[in-house]
Amino acid sequence: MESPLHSGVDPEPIRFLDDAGDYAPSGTAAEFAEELEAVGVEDFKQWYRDMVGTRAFDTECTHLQRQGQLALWVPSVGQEGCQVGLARAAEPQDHIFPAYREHAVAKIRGVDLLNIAALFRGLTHGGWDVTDPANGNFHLYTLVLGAQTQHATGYALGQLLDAKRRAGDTALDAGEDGTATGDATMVFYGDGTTSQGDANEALIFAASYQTPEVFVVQNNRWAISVPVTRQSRTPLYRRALGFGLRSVQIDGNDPLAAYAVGRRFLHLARTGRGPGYIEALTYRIGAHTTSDDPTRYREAGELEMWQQRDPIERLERYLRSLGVEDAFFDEAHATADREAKRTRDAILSLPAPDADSMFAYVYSEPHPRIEEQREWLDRYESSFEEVAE
Ligand SMILES: Cc1ncc(C[n+]2csc(CCOP(=O)(O)OP(=O)(O)O)c2C)c(N)n1
Ligand SMILES: [Mg+2]
Repeated sequence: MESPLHSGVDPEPIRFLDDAGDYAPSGTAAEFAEELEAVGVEDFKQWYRDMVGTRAFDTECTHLQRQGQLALWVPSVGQEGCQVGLARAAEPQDHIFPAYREHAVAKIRGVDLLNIAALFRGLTHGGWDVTDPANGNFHLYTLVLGAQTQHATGYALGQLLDAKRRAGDTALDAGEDGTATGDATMVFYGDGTTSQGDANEALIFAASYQTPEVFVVQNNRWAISVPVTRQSRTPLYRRALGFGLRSVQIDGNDPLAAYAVGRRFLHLARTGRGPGYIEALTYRIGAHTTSDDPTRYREAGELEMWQQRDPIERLERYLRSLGVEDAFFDEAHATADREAKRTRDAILSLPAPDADSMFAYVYSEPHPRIEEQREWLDRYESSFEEVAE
């Protein structure tokens, strides 16, 4: 099968590791290589732990859903490489707006993954660890495709205007003058989401106001059953060039490429050089969600080809080339499995929320329709007591 990574028309995507995991920079990787100079083997080992930890959690959640313990699960298997590289590229002060599949990013930003499992068990309407409202500046999972691009761009505009104000400039006309903000925003979305009006409008605002922002499109080839080739007749990174953003395509299963390009683009954004766009070529190995059966629309050969480019196996090979031995990998997997088991045990023992909480947070003021519904539920629940008597 022809490599999906290279159309023959565009430059090769940026990558440092080849399909097997050997160090072999290609595309314009050399331009970004200095971003990796300060990254040592201990960092790469941490990235490996991030990836296997996320995958073990993800696998456990798929099982939990199949056993009826979660309402739905959205797997990230196969996409851990770009997620870990990009999340590790961000600074603590940066803000990250996810879609709904960014479990590795959540983990790195300090969100207890139990929160994500609880969301899909229907125990919470959203929001992470209440004990840590900052949550590593990791915003809510967003199922309305593209809405987060608007939230992120608005946030980034706020970062820019705050910086201007700090510098004594109160004009609302942001942009073009290179105001350094010191913090940036990164937003994640999928290939299918690039077709949403919201996502395109966000690019216009980002370009007009030169927001300190990095757009990340994880092109996992599919929007449920619609292939990316239907969504766009041109590589997605090229669309962003048309909006006037710096834009590149990376091998999204190479965490080194994701880190190096993410780091550079975030730095440029924070220092007043405007927004960037990264198209990460990756693949959704599993189903879209547990409600989906990808064998209905994907060919087995495509899946197999991408399984051979697994980001975890590639990083393992690279680590071994740096002298890392079996003991480390054994320990990383054992820890990941232990953590996943902890999540399983914990999620099963979390209490069900009070049904009344469904009504409590809809409006800040009392509302007659909500009261009506609350009373209906009370009557409905007490009807069971009558039957029991
Ligand atoms: C506005 C809106 N339209 C449709 C949907 C239904 N929907 C949920 S996920 C999805 C596909 C998204 O594909 P992509 O952006 O490639 O992200 P991926 O799931 O592949 O990560 C669709 C159509 C939705 N959630 N929101
Ligand atoms: Mg997709």
